[in-house]
Amino acid sequence: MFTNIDHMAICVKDLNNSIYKYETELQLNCSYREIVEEQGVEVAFFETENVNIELIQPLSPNSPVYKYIEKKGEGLHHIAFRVENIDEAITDLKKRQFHLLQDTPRKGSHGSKIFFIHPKQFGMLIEIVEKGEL
Ligand code: CMX
Repeated sequence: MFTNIDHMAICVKDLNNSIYKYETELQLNCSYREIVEEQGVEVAFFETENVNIELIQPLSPNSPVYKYIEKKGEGLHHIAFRVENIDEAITDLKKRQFHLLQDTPRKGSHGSKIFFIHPKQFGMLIEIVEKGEL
């Protein structure tokens, strides 16, 4: 079902500052930025040959990412697996008693559709993504 790792996401306090560090120190190129209102975050993407890296900055204390950074600090926030059909993935994982945080897809970046598996199930937050048009 999970055809690929779509991206690995790292939460940061200051997106501009982190983009600068990733570009100058890791020599990665920031190819895309977007505010994802529904998640209360701004994201920036860096493409590598196989897995993209997403930096996420919370836009307000209401964002779940804000709470996470307060508790654990900056660092790996989630891994996102890509699926071909998100509705089928939700139906299948629900049938298999997965602890899903949503039972309908939400809007992600790049016009994608997303939902999450609770971090307690695998010891980390997992996002499931159906690629969008952008
Ligand atoms: N990775 C690992 N563990 C995590 C986690 C993460 N990203 N986020 C939360 N947790 C853990 C917490 O540390 C906590 O564990 P303990 O009870 O052992 O302390 C537990 O999960 C519960 O977390 P909480 O701090 O009490 O917070 P909430 O229950 O209010 O919220 C969660 C947790 C996962 C439901 C919420 O963060 C959420 O809905 N996340 C999904 C949405 C999201 O993160 N969106 C941002 C990214 C969007 C994007 O990339 O587009």
